[in-house]
Amino acid sequence: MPLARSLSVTSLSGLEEWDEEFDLEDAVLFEIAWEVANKVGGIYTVIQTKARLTAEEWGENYFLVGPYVESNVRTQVELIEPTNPVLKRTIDQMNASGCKIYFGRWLIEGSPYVVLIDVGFTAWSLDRWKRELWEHCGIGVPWFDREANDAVLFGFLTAWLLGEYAAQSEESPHIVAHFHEWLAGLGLVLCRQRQLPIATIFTTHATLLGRYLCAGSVDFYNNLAQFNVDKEAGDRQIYHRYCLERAAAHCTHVFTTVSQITAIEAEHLLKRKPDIITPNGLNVKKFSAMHEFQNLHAQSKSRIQEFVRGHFYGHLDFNLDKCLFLFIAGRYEFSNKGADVFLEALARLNYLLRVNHSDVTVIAFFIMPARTNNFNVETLKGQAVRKQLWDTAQTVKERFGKKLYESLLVGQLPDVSKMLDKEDFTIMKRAIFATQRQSQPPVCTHNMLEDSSDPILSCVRRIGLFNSSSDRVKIIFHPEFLSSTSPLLPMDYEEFVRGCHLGVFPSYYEPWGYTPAECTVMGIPSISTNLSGFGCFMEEHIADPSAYGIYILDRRYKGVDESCNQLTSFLFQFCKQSRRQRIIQRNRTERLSDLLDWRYLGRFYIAARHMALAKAFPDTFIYEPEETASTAGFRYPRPASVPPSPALSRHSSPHHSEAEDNEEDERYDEELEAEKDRVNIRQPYTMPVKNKVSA
Ligand code: G6P
Ligand code: 1S3
Repeated sequence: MPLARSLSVTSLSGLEEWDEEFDLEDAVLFEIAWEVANKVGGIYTVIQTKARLTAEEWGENYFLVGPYVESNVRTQVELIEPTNPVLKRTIDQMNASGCKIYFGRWLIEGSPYVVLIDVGFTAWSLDRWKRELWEHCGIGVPWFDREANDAVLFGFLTAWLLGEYAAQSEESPHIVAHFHEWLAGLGLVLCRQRQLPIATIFTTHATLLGRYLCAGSVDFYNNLAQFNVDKEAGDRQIYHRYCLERAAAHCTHVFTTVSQITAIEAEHLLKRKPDIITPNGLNVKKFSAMHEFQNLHAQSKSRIQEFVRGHFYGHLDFNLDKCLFLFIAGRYEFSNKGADVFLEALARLNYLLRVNHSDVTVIAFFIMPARTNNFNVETLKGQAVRKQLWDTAQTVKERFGKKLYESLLVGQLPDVSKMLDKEDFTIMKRAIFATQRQSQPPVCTHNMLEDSSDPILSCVRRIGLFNSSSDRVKIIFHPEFLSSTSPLLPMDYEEFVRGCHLGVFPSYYEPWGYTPAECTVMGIPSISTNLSGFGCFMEEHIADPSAYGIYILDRRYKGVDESCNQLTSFLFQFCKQSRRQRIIQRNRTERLSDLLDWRYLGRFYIAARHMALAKAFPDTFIYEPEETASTAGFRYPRPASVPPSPALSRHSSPHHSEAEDNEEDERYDEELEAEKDRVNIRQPYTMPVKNKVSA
């Protein structure tokens, strides 16, 4: 039994077996976050996608702890009786003392157990707990900050839960508690202040100050060491939140961030260097047929094309087959997410495509939720007109088919010139007349509440990209997340991404950035930056990222104008690729998925837990740091078929002969062959922590 849980880890990827004496039998893992079964942002994705792997590793001893939100529970959680007797006693005891704690299975892959805490139910304790927080930790939380009040309640309740669990256990168990982000951080601070026998980990996914400072007009990265952090937090009225975050970072046994760039940020703003980086992974779906994802691209693309047919009705003067779909998506933080730079680069791209007489049309989608009051009439009308044209074509086709059939029945070949009569032409002319419109196809699909001050629309007005016929770059701003039930563009996000050609995420502040990672595992190339955790991670692990469809924009050492030029150049080069080159590039992009799979990246979480166990229980566990370092050096080689010098690259020569194409195919086949012998990134990995051999 002691090896049973660890075996499931080793079997994942050929990792080495755990040491004989390694024994996690009595260890229990609690992972605590405000986004457990509660989608707010990226942390939800981290926890939800990682759950399967962690549940495989820890089995019955893995518990996620989050807030009880009734609407979420109704749709995502199956409430059950606690299976673990110690936890049952813990929950019963707390419920008998005026708390409301639920237990269940979260209905996601891995079906992990969840302990959900109704913080509102214990709100009567808020003032008392705030006083305790002030007396013991010197942190005062103002009454008006609702989120911070929730953090206080959640913190005291999680510390209570963990303390009660330790107290209810007959033998002292080895408890690991992993807290995510400042909202959950107070529980950790209290565990340490109460000296509970718990190994703690704190992961920050973005620092509070970093996010606030970047959203203003501050040269963030060049001044990281200079900020007067207390003053900056005070000026922004987040000093109490900042104190909670900083206290958690300092109290924890092991401090982690999601990327190297956030590690530097944390070192300056939270004044502690992370012990280990725990990059974000994804649950990668592998298709049995290697090119299945290419077929999915073609299917989804044709659905986007349908939408475009409707949106641009009356102005379909471009070749849809030569149309490239670009997109940016995420929380609507105009400059933090780089929408400003993207728009500027699109304006420059428009100019380049026009002066070079390119036959390519670019449609750039902005999927960022803003305040609206629903779709606008013009956009809905576009889809209705398209539908009407389709219906007309079907009607005429049926009438045509009937005449054809009747002619064949009497043994005659039809007179094709008489197959369409006057009425058919009338129907068709009427349908064509309906496609006339006075206005340009709309930039925005919705009625915006703050139309005149909206940053995307204001920028579009300034750069003049109004979807006119002469523009080679068209813009569609969809200020709402996508949904498969939308009457306009009935696709969910994943389907949409698959149908696009390139994701563009030129973020200025992005601790990790799931959007380009999601593109990668679906085989869709993307642009990120060297200020995003993802971009830096890929730069470190891939010898020639752009050959794999991972374009990394320099926003660290370049000014905004230069970055815009570089982005324009990436986009222009991308537009010059042939279909064949795009297909090959997508294949290469998809080959990187292993690198982003939790089955590879999960090891950093494992290492963090072992490090925490060794720090909290030094008599029982030891940690050997050099073992984690051994995973850091992996690098994907440059694809074999890419010429060594950029000057020889055919990316810049779109028009080439069939012989050249065949040559390229051969090189690509060789590349795939070579791939088979490539170093497996899931190379053997020795678990870094061992039980101390008992004396
Ligand atoms: C996939 C499909 C091909 C299709 C291609 C279009 O590879 O399997 O049948 O031709 O996508 O690629 P494109 O980059 O032009 O959308
Ligand atoms: C944060 O969410 P965000 O979009 O506010 O955490 C995510 C998960 O770690 C991360 O991917 C993202 O960059 C951060 O910014």
